[in-house]
Amino acid sequence: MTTPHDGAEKLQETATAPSIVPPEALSSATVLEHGSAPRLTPEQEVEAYRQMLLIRRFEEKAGQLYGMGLIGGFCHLYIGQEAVVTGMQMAREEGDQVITAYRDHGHMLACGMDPKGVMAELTGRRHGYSQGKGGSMHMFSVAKNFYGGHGIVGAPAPLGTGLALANKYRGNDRVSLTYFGEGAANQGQVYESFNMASLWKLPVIYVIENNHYAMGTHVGRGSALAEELYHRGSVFGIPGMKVDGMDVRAVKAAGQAAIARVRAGGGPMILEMRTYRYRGHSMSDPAKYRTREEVQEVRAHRDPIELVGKRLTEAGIADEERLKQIDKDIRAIVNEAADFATSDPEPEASELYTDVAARP
Ligand SMILES: Cc1ncc(C[n+]2csc(CCOP(=O)(O)OP(=O)(O)O)c2C)c(N)n1
Ligand SMILES: [Mg+2]
Repeated sequence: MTTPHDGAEKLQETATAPSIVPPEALSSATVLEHGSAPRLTPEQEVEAYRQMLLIRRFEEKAGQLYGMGLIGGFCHLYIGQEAVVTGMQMAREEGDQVITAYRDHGHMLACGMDPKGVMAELTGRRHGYSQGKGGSMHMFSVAKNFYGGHGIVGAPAPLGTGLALANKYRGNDRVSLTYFGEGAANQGQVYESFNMASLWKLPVIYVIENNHYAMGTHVGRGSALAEELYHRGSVFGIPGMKVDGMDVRAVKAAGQAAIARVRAGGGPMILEMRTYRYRGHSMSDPAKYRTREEVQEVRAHRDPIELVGKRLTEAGIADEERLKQIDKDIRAIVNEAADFATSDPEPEASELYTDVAARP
């Protein structure tokens, strides 16, 4: 039986346990060890801090606008998980594609999509990324290599595998970074994708964002061998790595190792990112399936932004003043996005008939 505290405890375990997965714990899976992750340069550390803070402040603002009735439909916030997409973006190269599920605003911002366009889509306005017709779960930017934004749990797995198949077919050296949750990792379509990706040695990295909950279900209650999701590809010969997803440095190191292997033709890989979501599943979830203390525990001891802030100040790279200034700059960007998203007009009624079917 799991208790509501399991999430935080398990996360704590991951943090203190050696980050190297013992090879004897696996059967056919190869393990890439990353040990203690190498330091980031001062510039990289500051950039990671800035990027994660942009996601955090954007999501807080989206939550506020939702509360004010300015955002309709579904809205799933990424607060707490910022280090995952930020570290992976630091590891990827230009042209590598990103695809994810509905908890997607952080991925869009990390891909370099315009905060104004993302926020305006949330409020259903004309200059949103889908002209105000898609909302939170349905945005796309080929220019920024972001392939959605998908409301169907598990859907990114076959779609991201398809992106990898297209890359292989075209003979380019791009890698598909395919994100989904630990709940989604139990779906059949994920294993059909694993099979094909392994058979055809496709350039895809499956990033399992294990935030410990699938709606109200703790991973320990819904997944067999919940401590070893990185092992889920072993019967297909897909190697996996378990990564501290609250540390951007560990994420980047694991991402770099995986991307190098995949880009060199080594076939697919799985990265299990051990992370945590602070807010409810969506805006309508009061999260009564866990205690406040559980969330507080992670916030206080494992917060990905605080961790980098602490490293920056302790290393003398930035003082409190500098961090405050970064926050001020980020808040200005987010406020500008919110102003735009609440003053941009709604789409014309005639827009109802456009973008419904592809033109021949
Ligand atoms: C095929 C399908 N089944 C069920 C749902 C309803 N649903 C939406 S999110 C979710 C939980 C998924 O959890 P996880 O994969 O861990 O991702 P997280 O929300 O934690 O990011 C469920 C069951 C859905 N959208 N699609
Ligand atoms: Mg989850």
